[in-house]
Amino acid sequence: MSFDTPKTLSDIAIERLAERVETAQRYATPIHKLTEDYPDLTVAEGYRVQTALRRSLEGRGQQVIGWKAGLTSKPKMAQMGVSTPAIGFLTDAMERPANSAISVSDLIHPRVEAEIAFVTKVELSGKVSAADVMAATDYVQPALEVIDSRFSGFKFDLESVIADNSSSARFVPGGRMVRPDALDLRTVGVVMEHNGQIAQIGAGAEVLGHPAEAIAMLVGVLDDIGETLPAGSFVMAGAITAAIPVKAGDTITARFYEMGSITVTLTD
Ligand code: OOG
Ligand code: MG
Repeated sequence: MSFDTPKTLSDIAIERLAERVETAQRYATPIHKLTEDYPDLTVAEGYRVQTALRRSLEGRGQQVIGWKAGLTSKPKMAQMGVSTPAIGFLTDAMERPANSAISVSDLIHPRVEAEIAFVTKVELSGKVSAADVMAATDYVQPALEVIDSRFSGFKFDLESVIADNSSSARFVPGGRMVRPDALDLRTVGVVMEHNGQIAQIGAGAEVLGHPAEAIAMLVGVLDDIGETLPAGSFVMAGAITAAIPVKAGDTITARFYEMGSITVTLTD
């Protein structure tokens, strides 16, 4: 991915788009795809909007505690009709404890996905390999993500979803923290139960062949946008299976092979 394309949208236009996304997030009101007004919106401009959104949320006191890769598995790419991975940022305000109740009243059309998360112990910057990521990882652990596209009908394209911070809404670290070399992350299986019924199954290898590849991709995109991944970051590698649409009253449990399980209950 190269972001050397000339700046076409002014900084003011980028700020306006970020405000549009932030308002949709805050009031849980869907908007139409940004590409409907800006058909020439580029991936680089999508990331400029995401950065403006990040700066605005930081200005409101939120702290960026990590990042996420998205659209990194075939089941997710097929579900969303997008074939290129994307990244997004995670703030403290999005985090919820494992086994807690999560309100859906401030979300538009939430979906839950199971992911493997990495916690880093040294800074990663520039273009890195999966082996570099493994060496920089303190531990890995399961996570659930509650995504919520701000676009009507959960329909978007790559440029719009990047501007919308890759649908980030809530995330739930849980299960067991494991040394990165203690398990073969490709063969870590996950079973997702929706109200007690098995709804999705998959394994770590769905995520770009190995979840560490997704983190390497993410660090490369951070480099493209002029950022690095600080030590101590919490980074999610992307959904292993397709995301499960949920409503108030639902319970999701994700059971990870040898890494424990996480349950969330959705409420009004
Ligand atoms: C985009 C976010 C994708 C993942 O894990 O693949 C994502 C979306 O599907 O709305 O978080
Ligand atoms: Mg995700």
